[in-house]
Amino acid sequence: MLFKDLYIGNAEAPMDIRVTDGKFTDIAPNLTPLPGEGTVTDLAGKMALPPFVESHVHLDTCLTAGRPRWNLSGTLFEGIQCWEEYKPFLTKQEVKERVNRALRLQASNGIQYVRTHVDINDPKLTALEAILELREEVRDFIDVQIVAFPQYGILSYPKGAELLERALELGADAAGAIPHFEFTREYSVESLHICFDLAQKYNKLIDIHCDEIDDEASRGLETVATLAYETGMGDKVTASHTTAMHSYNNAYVIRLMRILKMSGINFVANPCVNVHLGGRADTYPKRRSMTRVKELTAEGINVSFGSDDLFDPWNPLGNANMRDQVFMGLYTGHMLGYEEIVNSYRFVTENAARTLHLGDAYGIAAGRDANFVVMDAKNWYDALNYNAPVLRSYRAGKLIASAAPAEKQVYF
Ligand code: 17E
Ligand code: FE2
Repeated sequence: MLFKDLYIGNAEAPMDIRVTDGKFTDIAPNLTPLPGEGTVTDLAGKMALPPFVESHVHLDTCLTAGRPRWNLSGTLFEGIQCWEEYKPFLTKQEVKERVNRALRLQASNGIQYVRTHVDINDPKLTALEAILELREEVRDFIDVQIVAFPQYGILSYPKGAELLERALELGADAAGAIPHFEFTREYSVESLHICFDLAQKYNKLIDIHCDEIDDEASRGLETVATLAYETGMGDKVTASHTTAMHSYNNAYVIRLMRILKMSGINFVANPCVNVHLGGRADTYPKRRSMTRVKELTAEGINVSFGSDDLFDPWNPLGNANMRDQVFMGLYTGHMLGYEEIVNSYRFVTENAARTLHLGDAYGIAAGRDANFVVMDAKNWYDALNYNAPVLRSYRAGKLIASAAPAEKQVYF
């Protein structure tokens, strides 16, 4: 199978791509079809990328906005309360039906890898069981990675540590924690120790909802980075949100940056939701509450962008298109320099793949699984600017999603 005339990432010259038995076998200019090659697809100078990676989303809560009521204050805390009121409606079947719809929405936008947080502060672990089953059912089309997420805390919720451990035993891929939501600073620190101990015991990754609050005194991050460094877990650890870092004083950030770099941890910002939920305790000026993406990136620290929410109590909008997160992230982070724009697809492709530890399973290179998307644009600058659809999404060389070009007419 041969795909002709594609610009891969920011490449300056077009390439042809040969796929054999679901793997990339040749990537070179002007490949000629082999005898019995099968289909030859001319992609006419469009841009190809490895599939989009959603590195932070709560699929258990997706598509529930307005049920049983809307989050009118727009705060994280009212969102948590709305979710609490939805929980009695959860059944395995109900969760699977919603998450299946969300996964297809994601696939339609070229997403093939998803890290989802699943609330495990539920004695029955209903949503976790549902999403563990779905993870296997959709494996051929989309990779789902599950973080066991204790929404109310590990120590501030009855049997929180036991539930976290059970979730890891049942097959969650990563351990979570929520230090800024624990009752006390002592619980906050201790909860992180429990999270790291359990992740090591079960050989799992870690992804922590870390300092998602406009409180400059919320300093879970320094403990996360120090534990990642001292345990050697390093880049298996991710700090999500870290919105308090927006409000830290610069002198503290300079000190903090050293251990952040030494630790090798990943960061995930969720630009749309961080801006939407953030600054809610402010009058004016209102903080943007996105972590320091520009500065972390400049220090060589891995940062990706996630959606966090898809039409749920924390975001009444959401279409599962990673482009929107890049767009918002660049504006909010003062990152609209030319180089920043053309490289910004990395926040939702290769950087996110690093966070998920996809390794050699990911990327357009000979020998790897032939997973890639084709944008309806010749480069990322245009794709971003014109919100170009993903024309085709291929998985092991098989077309799993497609869209028509977005054509517009003007009559003057
Ligand atoms: N729960 C939480 O603590 N923070 C979030 N951003 C979401 C759920 C979506
Ligand atoms: Fe989140």
